Amino acid sequence: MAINYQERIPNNVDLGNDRRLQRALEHWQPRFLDWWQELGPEGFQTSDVYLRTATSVDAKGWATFGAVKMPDYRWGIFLADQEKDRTIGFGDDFGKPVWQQVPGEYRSILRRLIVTQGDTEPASVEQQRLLGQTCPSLFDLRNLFQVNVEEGRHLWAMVYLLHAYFGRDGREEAEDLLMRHSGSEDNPRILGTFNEPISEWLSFFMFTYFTDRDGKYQLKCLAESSFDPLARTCQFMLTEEAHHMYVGETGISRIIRRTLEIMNELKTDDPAVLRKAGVIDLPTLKRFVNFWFSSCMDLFGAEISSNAAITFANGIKGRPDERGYEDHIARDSVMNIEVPDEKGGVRIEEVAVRSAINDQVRNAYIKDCMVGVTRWNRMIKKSGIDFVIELPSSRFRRNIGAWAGVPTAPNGEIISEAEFNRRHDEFLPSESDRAYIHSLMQQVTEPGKMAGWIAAPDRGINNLPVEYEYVHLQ
Ligand code: BYC
Repeated sequence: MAINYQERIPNNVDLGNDRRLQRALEHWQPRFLDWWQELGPEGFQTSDVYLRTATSVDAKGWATFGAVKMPDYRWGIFLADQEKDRTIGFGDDFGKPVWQQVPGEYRSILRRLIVTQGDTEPASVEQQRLLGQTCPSLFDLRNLFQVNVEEGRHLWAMVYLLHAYFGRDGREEAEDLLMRHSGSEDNPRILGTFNEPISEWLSFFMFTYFTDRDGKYQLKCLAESSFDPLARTCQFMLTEEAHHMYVGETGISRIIRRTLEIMNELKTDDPAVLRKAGVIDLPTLKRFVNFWFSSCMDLFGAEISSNAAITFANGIKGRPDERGYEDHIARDSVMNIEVPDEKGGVRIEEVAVRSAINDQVRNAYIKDCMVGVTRWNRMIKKSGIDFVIELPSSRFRRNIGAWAGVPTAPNGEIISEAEFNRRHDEFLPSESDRAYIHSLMQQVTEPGKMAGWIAAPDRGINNLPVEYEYVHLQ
């Protein structure tokens, strides 16, 4: 169904024919806008921003671009088209018709997943709300805002499901999504990473590379769901998500490119000299990779999880690209997982495939993360510099799952807590690394100009030149 922009809430779900739902969402809308004004991007609410807005859900030509003031962005409800006669793709009910309504027995588990997914969306906007004040260019400022408005739309996507399918409980959960706040002591966001502050742009690019990619993998799992409205919602969210990861990958690439230029110009790899020259030395960048990647490892949940086994068995949450797996039922199959043996070593535990779903999703994610890392390393090598960025082991710095609280080096080797503490600043960003990165953050707003620590992008947005005035500041 085409997107209807005539209504107060743009949608392709025929909202106008469901007055009750429409009224409920129109009641939530001003709360959302209040939240956006209060906790959305600070200081740019009256600026014209060159943004894309979804105008159809087709793979081709789904967006239009134009100058928009962020509070006027047309947040709405867009589901991918319904697939005719779609059947359940995994679990015990494999092959049966998918559900158009929530089965009573799965109500609370589905609600929990939708709330967890929904909670991350406004969380990320809150985490990034001050970044505009230190943007390295107008191009980057625009990309930040594009990401922010689309995370806002992803919140709408989940709120729609809560309102449309979960009655009063759903409406209450939708309210709570605007009440929890990233980093709040009393009422924090649900998942750990979404309470980490993002107060500088290196972390923003790491977040959009690593954390948005977790979004991609979780959405891929939910896009397999037998609850068809959830699957269709997530399918369309994935289309939007791709740009966010592109922002992350190219952002980190541009930082590396700038550092390589200065390394070659000054013929040094000495971090102190490079810092004096105002660029981000590669060892510091690597520590930020260690930090954000390890933080994202926890987002997949425990290696061995009965929750994941249940949601798989019941057809609620699948694996990314489930069609690529041979066995969609996995009733009796087993696999090996590495767990700590409590004696400072590692042991192999045989577990049911269903209990190890989180680990399979995590491994697919790690493989995907490697693509960009390989590209960065190729660029470093090509410029004649001897340095390799590696992803740390999935055991490193874990708070959730079998490796939680087990101190390891980034390569996964188990070490003592004392050694971990002693080598902390070698593994992870130190206070002085963070202070240095913060010291680089100066706002650059002249069209086409870039901060000294990041190279210009190869191309602009939507075939416009890099020099285009992507944000018209008031
Ligand atoms: N932090 O069996 P377990 C995105 C809890 S990002 C805190 O191991 P399960 C985005 C868990 O809730 C994608 N708590 O895990 C990116 C459970 O608690 P209860 C977000 C955690 O249930 C950038 C207990 O520990 N989407 O979209 O298999 C910008 C045992 O759990 C954590 C989703 O996450 C944690 N890291 O799976 C914007 C999808 N991990 O119930 C947006 C929806 C686990 O015993 N969520 N716990 O009290 C899920 O599918 C699952 O909840 C999880 C955990 C994958 C997160």
